[in-house]
Amino acid sequence: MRCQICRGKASVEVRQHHAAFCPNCFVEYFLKQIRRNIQAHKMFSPTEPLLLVVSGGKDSLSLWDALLRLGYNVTALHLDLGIPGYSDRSRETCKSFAAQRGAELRIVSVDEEFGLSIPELARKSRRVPCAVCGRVKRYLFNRYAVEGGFTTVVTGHNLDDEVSALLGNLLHWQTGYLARQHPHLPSTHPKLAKRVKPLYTLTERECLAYALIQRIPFLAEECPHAEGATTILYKEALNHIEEASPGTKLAFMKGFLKHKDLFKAAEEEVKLKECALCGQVTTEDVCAMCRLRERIGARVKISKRG
Ligand code: Q46
Ligand code: ZN
Repeated sequence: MRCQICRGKASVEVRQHHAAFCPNCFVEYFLKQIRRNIQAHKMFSPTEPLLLVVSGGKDSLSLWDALLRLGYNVTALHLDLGIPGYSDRSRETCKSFAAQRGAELRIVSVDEEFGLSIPELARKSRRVPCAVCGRVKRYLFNRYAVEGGFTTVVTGHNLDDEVSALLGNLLHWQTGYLARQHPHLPSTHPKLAKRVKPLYTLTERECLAYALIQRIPFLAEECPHAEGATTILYKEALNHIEEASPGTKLAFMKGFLKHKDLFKAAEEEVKLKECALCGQVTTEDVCAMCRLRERIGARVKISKRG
């Protein structure tokens, strides 16, 4: 197998593009894809202050590495979820990457914010950890971005994450979610940062190859609560299809974006306001996070009022 750019010995096969690269040309290809996604969807400009959410896994750390190499103005944010063992290892992995690259990392602890960790919040609210975790993440990422003067929240969702969410939304005809699924969700309120996903065309395998080539010290372990999640089932199903027909995932994603207007009618006209308790953006008088906090008696730090 020869590299399609330099004709040297190829070591990474990218089946979705019927291509193969040597390590150096693969890095160039990976960075080019990211730059192209950022420009095609007008995600952000080269100087905008970006807040990149990092978990310590291969996707977010590869994206961090790539954005630094491409010269973007990026600060990383790690949320310590308080999940025994896993959260310590995640935090330390992010810290060692930041130290290795001399990059800026901020760490926020769910326990310090609410007085309870994710497992405790879940137990007290009688919800599954992922449901509580998703809500807490959206709330804290946005609040941290707005208060810190960041225009954009950047996440490391890759093509596999995006197509598995798409399949789940289609299987259950979640038309409201389908209307909102996009690699660039613009800000619709001064207290709402825009959200972007520059890796949305790159597979999990490509992110892994990039992380290995760049010697990124990522955490290979998954969150213990991810086990058995339906998204894993959807990813496995899509992997079977991709194996038999390479390029299906990318075509599925791109086709959806092309036909997205089909779901426009399901896009609800929501009027955003500020939560009466914490000042964060919400559709209700009191935001979902404050309602949860009140119900279970957790603490919340009151944000700076703008
Ligand atoms: S939602 Fe659930 Fe993840 Fe939170 S509790 Fe772990 S698996 S980290 S992406
Ligand atoms: Zn609130």
